[in-house]
Amino acid sequence: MSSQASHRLQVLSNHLKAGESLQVACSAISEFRYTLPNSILTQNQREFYERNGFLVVKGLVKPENIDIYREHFRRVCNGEVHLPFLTVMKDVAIAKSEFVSGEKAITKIQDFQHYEPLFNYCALPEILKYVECFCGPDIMAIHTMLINKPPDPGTKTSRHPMHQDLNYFPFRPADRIVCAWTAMEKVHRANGCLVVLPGTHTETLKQHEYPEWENGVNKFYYGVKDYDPNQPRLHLEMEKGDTVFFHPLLIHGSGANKTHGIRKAISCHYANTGSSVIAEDQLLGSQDRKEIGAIVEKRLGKDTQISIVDTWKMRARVVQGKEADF
Ligand SMILES: O=C(O)CCC(=O)C(=O)O
Repeated sequence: MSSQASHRLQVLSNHLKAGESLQVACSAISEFRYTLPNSILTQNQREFYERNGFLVVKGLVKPENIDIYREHFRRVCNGEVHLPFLTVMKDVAIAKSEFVSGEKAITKIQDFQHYEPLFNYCALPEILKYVECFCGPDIMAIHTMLINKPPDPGTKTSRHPMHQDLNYFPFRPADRIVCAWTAMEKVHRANGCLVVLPGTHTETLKQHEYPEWENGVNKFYYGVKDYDPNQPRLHLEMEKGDTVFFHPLLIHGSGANKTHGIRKAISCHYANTGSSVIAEDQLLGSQDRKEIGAIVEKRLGKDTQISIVDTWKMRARVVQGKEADF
Protein backbone atom coordinates (compact mmCIF):
# COMPACT_ATOMS: atom_id res chain seq x y z
CA MET A 1 0.00 0.00 0.00
CA SER A 2 1.41 3.50 -0.82
CA SER A 3 2.26 5.67 2.18
CA GLN A 4 -0.30 8.29 1.02
CA ALA A 5 -3.07 5.68 0.88
CA SER A 6 -2.11 4.27 4.25
CA HIS A 7 -2.08 7.77 5.79
CA ARG A 8 -5.58 8.42 4.42
CA LEU A 9 -6.82 5.16 5.88
CA GLN A 10 -5.30 6.02 9.24
CA VAL A 11 -7.14 9.35 9.21
CA LEU A 12 -10.43 7.60 8.37
CA SER A 13 -9.85 4.93 10.94
CA ASN A 14 -9.11 7.44 13.71
CA HIS A 15 -12.31 9.31 13.00
CA LEU A 16 -14.36 6.13 13.19
CA LYS A 17 -12.79 5.25 16.51
CA ALA A 18 -13.37 8.73 17.88
CA GLY A 19 -17.11 8.25 17.23
CA GLU A 20 -17.49 11.90 16.46
CA SER A 21 -18.79 13.53 13.32
CA LEU A 22 -16.56 12.28 10.57
CA GLN A 23 -14.22 14.99 9.38
CA VAL A 24 -12.45 15.08 6.05
CA ALA A 25 -8.82 16.10 6.01
CA CYS A 26 -8.92 17.29 2.39
CA SER A 27 -9.86 20.41 0.47
CA ALA A 28 -13.57 21.24 -0.01
CA ILE A 29 -15.56 19.64 -2.82
CA SER A 30 -17.04 22.08 -5.30
CA GLU A 31 -19.56 19.78 -7.01
CA PHE A 32 -21.64 17.17 -5.22
CA ARG A 33 -22.63 14.09 -7.17
CA TYR A 34 -23.47 11.39 -4.66
CA THR A 35 -25.45 13.41 -2.10
CA LEU A 36 -28.37 15.81 -2.36
CA PRO A 37 -28.74 19.12 -0.57
CA ASN A 38 -30.93 19.15 2.53
CA SER A 39 -30.51 20.07 6.16
CA ILE A 40 -29.72 16.57 7.44
CA LEU A 41 -26.12 16.05 6.40
CA THR A 42 -23.50 18.46 7.59
CA GLN A 43 -21.04 19.77 5.03
CA ASN A 44 -18.42 17.41 6.50
CA GLN A 45 -20.70 14.39 6.24
CA ARG A 46 -21.56 15.22 2.63
CA GLU A 47 -17.94 15.62 1.71
CA PHE A 48 -17.04 12.43 3.53
CA TYR A 49 -19.61 10.41 1.55
CA GLU A 50 -18.67 12.09 -1.72
CA ARG A 51 -15.04 11.08 -1.25
CA ASN A 52 -15.39 7.71 0.45
CA GLY A 53 -18.78 6.30 -0.62
CA PHE A 54 -19.98 5.54 2.90
CA LEU A 55 -21.03 7.33 6.07
CA VAL A 56 -21.38 5.91 9.58
CA VAL A 57 -24.05 7.44 11.83
CA LYS A 58 -23.54 6.43 15.45
CA GLY A 59 -26.46 5.22 17.60
CA LEU A 60 -29.10 5.78 14.91
CA VAL A 61 -31.40 2.82 15.65
CA LYS A 62 -32.74 2.32 19.17
CA PRO A 63 -31.58 -0.86 20.96
CA GLU A 64 -35.19 -1.77 21.80
CA ASN A 65 -36.09 -1.82 18.09
CA ILE A 66 -33.11 -4.04 17.37
CA ASP A 67 -34.21 -6.45 20.08
CA ILE A 68 -37.61 -6.74 18.38
CA TYR A 69 -35.95 -7.53 15.01
CA ARG A 70 -33.77 -10.11 16.76
CA GLU A 71 -36.82 -11.81 18.25
CA HIS A 72 -38.66 -11.91 14.91
CA PHE A 73 -35.58 -13.31 13.20
CA ARG A 74 -35.52 -16.06 15.83
CA ARG A 75 -39.19 -16.82 15.12
CA VAL A 76 -38.56 -17.01 11.38
CA CYS A 77 -35.58 -19.35 11.87
CA ASN A 78 -37.58 -21.60 14.17
CA GLY A 79 -40.41 -21.88 11.66
CA GLU A 80 -42.85 -20.02 13.91
CA VAL A 81 -43.94 -17.71 11.10
CA HIS A 82 -44.71 -18.72 7.55
CA LEU A 83 -43.49 -16.27 4.92
CA PRO A 84 -43.98 -17.57 1.38
CA PHE A 85 -41.53 -15.28 -0.42
CA LEU A 86 -38.79 -15.19 2.16
CA THR A 87 -35.33 -16.41 1.07
CA VAL A 88 -33.37 -18.26 3.74
CA MET A 89 -29.68 -18.90 3.04
CA LYS A 90 -27.41 -21.33 4.84
CA ASP A 91 -23.67 -21.57 5.31
CA VAL A 92 -22.27 -24.00 2.76
CA ALA A 93 -19.92 -25.71 5.22
CA ILE A 94 -22.13 -25.83 8.32
CA ALA A 95 -25.16 -27.08 6.40
CA LYS A 96 -23.06 -29.85 4.78
CA SER A 97 -21.27 -31.12 7.85
CA GLU A 98 -23.91 -31.32 10.56
CA PHE A 99 -27.56 -30.77 11.28
CA VAL A 100 -28.06 -27.64 13.29
CA SER A 101 -31.42 -26.20 14.12
CA GLY A 102 -32.60 -22.61 14.32
CA GLU A 103 -30.29 -19.82 13.34
CA LYS A 104 -26.93 -21.56 13.74
CA ALA A 105 -26.49 -22.48 10.06
CA ILE A 106 -28.37 -19.52 8.60
CA THR A 107 -26.31 -16.82 6.92
CA LYS A 108 -29.10 -14.49 5.97
CA ILE A 109 -32.78 -14.06 5.36
CA GLN A 110 -33.87 -11.89 2.47
CA ASP A 111 -37.11 -10.48 1.10
CA PHE A 112 -38.99 -9.63 4.27
CA GLN A 113 -40.66 -6.67 2.58
CA HIS A 114 -44.08 -8.06 3.50
CA TYR A 115 -43.27 -9.08 7.05
CA GLU A 116 -44.15 -5.94 8.94
CA PRO A 117 -42.24 -6.58 12.18
CA LEU A 118 -38.95 -6.72 10.24
CA PHE A 119 -39.92 -4.29 7.48
CA ASN A 120 -40.44 -1.78 10.28
CA TYR A 121 -36.65 -1.22 10.09
CA CYS A 122 -36.86 -0.12 6.44
CA ALA A 123 -39.48 2.52 7.24
CA LEU A 124 -37.88 4.01 10.37
CA PRO A 125 -38.03 7.81 10.04
CA GLU A 126 -34.51 8.11 11.49
CA ILE A 127 -33.18 5.93 8.65
CA LEU A 128 -35.31 7.50 5.90
CA LYS A 129 -34.21 11.02 6.71
CA TYR A 130 -30.66 9.98 5.80
CA VAL A 131 -31.74 7.87 2.84
CA GLU A 132 -33.38 10.98 1.38
CA CYS A 133 -29.95 12.63 1.23
CA PHE A 134 -28.82 9.98 -1.27
CA CYS A 135 -32.00 8.85 -3.05
CA GLY A 136 -34.15 12.00 -3.00
CA PRO A 137 -37.65 12.30 -1.48
CA ASP A 138 -39.33 9.45 -3.44
CA ILE A 139 -38.00 6.27 -1.96
CA MET A 140 -38.58 2.54 -2.43
CA ALA A 141 -37.03 -0.27 -0.45
CA ILE A 142 -35.58 -2.63 -3.08
CA HIS A 143 -33.78 -5.27 -1.04
CA THR A 144 -34.16 -6.37 2.57
CA MET A 145 -31.75 -8.59 4.49
CA LEU A 146 -30.99 -9.72 7.99
CA ILE A 147 -27.44 -11.00 7.82
CA ASN A 148 -26.53 -13.59 10.41
CA LYS A 149 -22.92 -14.66 10.80
CA PRO A 150 -22.62 -17.78 12.97
CA PRO A 151 -19.21 -18.74 14.39
CA ASP A 152 -17.00 -19.91 11.55
CA PRO A 153 -16.56 -23.70 11.66
CA GLY A 154 -12.88 -23.32 10.73
CA THR A 155 -13.60 -23.24 7.00
CA LYS A 156 -13.62 -19.43 6.60
CA THR A 157 -16.92 -19.80 4.74
CA SER A 158 -18.45 -17.14 6.98
CA ARG A 159 -16.47 -14.52 5.05
CA HIS A 160 -18.31 -12.40 2.52
CA PRO A 161 -16.15 -11.78 -0.57
CA MET A 162 -15.44 -8.21 -1.61
CA HIS A 163 -18.16 -7.12 -4.03
CA GLN A 164 -20.30 -4.28 -5.34
CA ASP A 165 -24.02 -4.56 -4.61
CA LEU A 166 -24.92 -2.93 -7.93
CA ASN A 167 -23.94 -6.22 -9.55
CA TYR A 168 -27.28 -7.65 -8.38
CA PHE A 169 -29.58 -4.67 -8.99
CA PRO A 170 -31.26 -3.60 -12.26
CA PHE A 171 -32.15 -0.12 -10.97
CA ARG A 172 -30.39 2.99 -12.25
CA PRO A 173 -29.02 5.57 -11.72
CA ALA A 174 -26.65 3.97 -9.22
CA ASP A 175 -26.02 7.27 -7.45
CA ARG A 176 -29.65 7.35 -6.27
CA ILE A 177 -29.31 3.94 -4.58
CA VAL A 178 -28.04 3.51 -1.04
CA CYS A 179 -27.72 0.72 1.48
CA ALA A 180 -28.47 1.22 5.19
CA TRP A 181 -26.70 -1.46 7.27
CA THR A 182 -27.22 -1.46 11.04
CA ALA A 183 -25.12 -3.41 13.52
CA MET A 184 -27.39 -5.50 15.79
CA GLU A 185 -24.60 -5.83 18.35
CA LYS A 186 -21.01 -4.71 18.62
CA VAL A 187 -19.28 -5.70 15.38
CA HIS A 188 -15.51 -5.82 15.24
CA ARG A 189 -12.73 -7.56 13.38
CA ALA A 190 -12.98 -10.78 15.37
CA ASN A 191 -16.68 -11.35 14.64
CA GLY A 192 -16.49 -10.26 11.00
CA CYS A 193 -17.35 -6.59 10.71
CA LEU A 194 -17.84 -4.91 7.34
CA VAL A 195 -14.69 -4.14 5.36
CA VAL A 196 -14.80 -1.33 2.80
CA LEU A 197 -12.47 0.03 0.13
CA PRO A 198 -12.97 3.79 0.58
CA GLY A 199 -13.45 5.74 -2.65
CA THR A 200 -14.25 2.74 -4.89
CA HIS A 201 -17.79 4.06 -5.44
CA THR A 202 -16.26 6.36 -8.07
CA GLU A 203 -15.21 3.34 -10.15
CA THR A 204 -17.28 1.35 -12.62
CA LEU A 205 -19.17 -1.88 -11.99
CA LYS A 206 -16.63 -4.70 -12.11
CA GLN A 207 -17.02 -8.27 -13.28
CA HIS A 208 -17.92 -10.64 -10.47
CA GLU A 209 -17.47 -14.39 -10.00
CA TYR A 210 -17.28 -16.93 -7.18
CA PRO A 211 -13.91 -16.63 -5.45
CA GLU A 212 -11.81 -19.79 -5.38
CA TRP A 213 -11.96 -20.61 -1.70
CA GLU A 214 -10.74 -23.93 -0.42
CA ASN A 215 -13.90 -24.88 1.46
CA GLY A 216 -16.43 -23.43 -0.92
CA VAL A 217 -18.40 -20.19 -1.06
CA ASN A 218 -21.95 -19.49 0.02
CA LYS A 219 -24.53 -19.35 -2.72
CA PHE A 220 -24.73 -16.04 -4.59
CA TYR A 221 -21.73 -14.62 -2.69
CA TYR A 222 -20.08 -13.37 -5.87
CA GLY A 223 -16.86 -11.41 -5.45
CA VAL A 224 -15.03 -8.89 -7.63
CA LYS A 225 -13.06 -10.83 -10.25
CA ASP A 226 -9.28 -10.50 -9.92
CA TYR A 227 -9.68 -8.71 -6.58
CA ASP A 228 -6.37 -7.37 -5.35
CA PRO A 229 -6.20 -7.98 -1.57
CA ASN A 230 -3.44 -5.38 -1.21
CA GLN A 231 -5.76 -2.43 -1.83
CA PRO A 232 -6.25 -0.02 1.10
CA ARG A 233 -9.22 -1.20 3.13
CA LEU A 234 -10.96 -0.18 6.29
CA HIS A 235 -12.66 -2.32 8.94
CA LEU A 236 -15.87 -0.67 10.13
CA GLU A 237 -16.09 -1.51 13.81
CA MET A 238 -19.51 -0.43 15.03
CA GLU A 239 -21.70 -0.54 18.15
CA LYS A 240 -25.25 -1.87 18.32
CA GLY A 241 -27.51 0.62 16.52
CA ASP A 242 -24.73 2.31 14.54
CA THR A 243 -25.68 2.50 10.88
CA VAL A 244 -23.54 2.79 7.80
CA PHE A 245 -24.99 4.18 4.58
CA PHE A 246 -23.08 3.19 1.49
CA HIS A 247 -23.09 3.53 -2.27
CA PRO A 248 -23.90 0.41 -4.38
CA LEU A 249 -20.54 0.59 -6.19
CA LEU A 250 -18.50 0.71 -2.99
CA ILE A 251 -16.43 -2.48 -2.82
CA HIS A 252 -17.10 -4.15 0.50
CA GLY A 253 -17.31 -7.53 2.20
CA SER A 254 -16.84 -8.96 5.67
CA GLY A 255 -14.42 -11.22 7.51
CA ALA A 256 -14.84 -14.59 9.19
CA ASN A 257 -16.53 -14.76 12.57
CA LYS A 258 -13.80 -16.11 14.83
CA THR A 259 -15.81 -15.71 18.04
CA HIS A 260 -18.34 -18.03 19.67
CA GLY A 261 -21.21 -15.57 19.30
CA ILE A 262 -23.41 -14.90 16.25
CA ARG A 263 -22.89 -11.54 14.55
CA LYS A 264 -26.05 -9.95 13.19
CA ALA A 265 -26.87 -6.94 11.05
CA ILE A 266 -30.08 -5.74 9.43
CA SER A 267 -30.02 -3.89 6.15
CA CYS A 268 -32.15 -2.37 3.45
CA HIS A 269 -31.24 -1.03 0.02
CA TYR A 270 -33.23 1.89 -1.27
CA ALA A 271 -33.61 3.54 -4.66
CA ASN A 272 -35.46 6.52 -6.01
CA THR A 273 -38.93 5.49 -7.22
CA GLY A 274 -38.23 7.26 -10.52
CA SER A 275 -35.39 4.80 -11.25
CA SER A 276 -35.28 3.06 -14.59
CA VAL A 277 -34.36 -0.60 -15.04
CA ILE A 278 -31.71 -2.09 -17.29
CA ALA A 279 -32.33 -4.97 -19.70
CA GLU A 280 -32.11 -8.52 -18.39
CA ASP A 281 -28.99 -9.32 -20.43
CA GLN A 282 -27.12 -6.40 -18.85
CA LEU A 283 -27.68 -7.72 -15.36
CA LEU A 284 -24.98 -9.92 -13.76
CA GLY A 285 -22.59 -12.15 -15.74
CA SER A 286 -24.27 -14.79 -17.92
CA GLN A 287 -23.28 -17.63 -15.55
CA ASP A 288 -24.66 -15.87 -12.50
CA ARG A 289 -27.81 -14.96 -14.43
CA LYS A 290 -28.30 -18.64 -15.19
CA GLU A 291 -27.85 -19.57 -11.53
CA ILE A 292 -30.32 -16.97 -10.28
CA GLY A 293 -32.70 -17.65 -13.22
CA ALA A 294 -32.81 -21.31 -12.17
CA ILE A 295 -33.93 -20.29 -8.67
CA VAL A 296 -36.66 -18.08 -10.12
CA GLU A 297 -37.86 -21.03 -12.23
CA LYS A 298 -37.76 -23.37 -9.26
CA ARG A 299 -39.93 -21.04 -7.25
CA LEU A 300 -42.32 -19.83 -9.91
CA GLY A 301 -42.50 -22.78 -12.28
CA LYS A 302 -40.62 -23.87 -15.37
CA ASP A 303 -42.67 -21.88 -17.83
CA THR A 304 -42.56 -18.69 -15.87
CA GLN A 305 -42.48 -15.54 -17.96
CA ILE A 306 -41.05 -13.64 -15.01
CA SER A 307 -37.50 -12.44 -15.57
CA ILE A 308 -34.91 -11.66 -12.88
CA VAL A 309 -35.51 -7.96 -13.51
CA ASP A 310 -39.25 -8.52 -12.93
CA THR A 311 -38.52 -10.17 -9.59
CA TRP A 312 -36.70 -7.02 -8.50
CA LYS A 313 -39.67 -4.89 -9.52
CA MET A 314 -41.95 -7.20 -7.54
CA ARG A 315 -39.80 -6.87 -4.42
CA ALA A 316 -39.72 -3.08 -4.46
CA ARG A 317 -41.95 -1.42 -1.87
CA VAL A 318 -42.45 2.33 -1.70
CA VAL A 319 -41.71 3.79 1.73
CA GLN A 320 -41.99 7.49 0.99
CA GLY A 321 -43.25 9.81 -1.77
CA LYS A 322 -44.36 8.97 -5.31
CA GLU A 323 -45.14 5.48 -6.62
CA ALA A 324 -42.56 3.77 -8.81
CA ASP A 325 -42.44 4.58 -12.54
CA PHE A 326 -41.95 1.07 -13.90
O1 LIG B 1 -23.08 -8.20 6.62
C1 LIG B 1 -22.16 -8.71 5.98
O2 LIG B 1 -21.40 -9.49 6.47
C2 LIG B 1 -21.94 -8.34 4.53
C3 LIG B 1 -23.20 -8.46 3.78
C4 LIG B 1 -23.11 -8.00 2.37
O3 LIG B 1 -22.23 -7.30 1.98
C5 LIG B 1 -24.15 -8.41 1.45
O4 LIG B 1 -25.00 -9.24 1.80
O5 LIG B 1 -24.15 -7.92 0.30
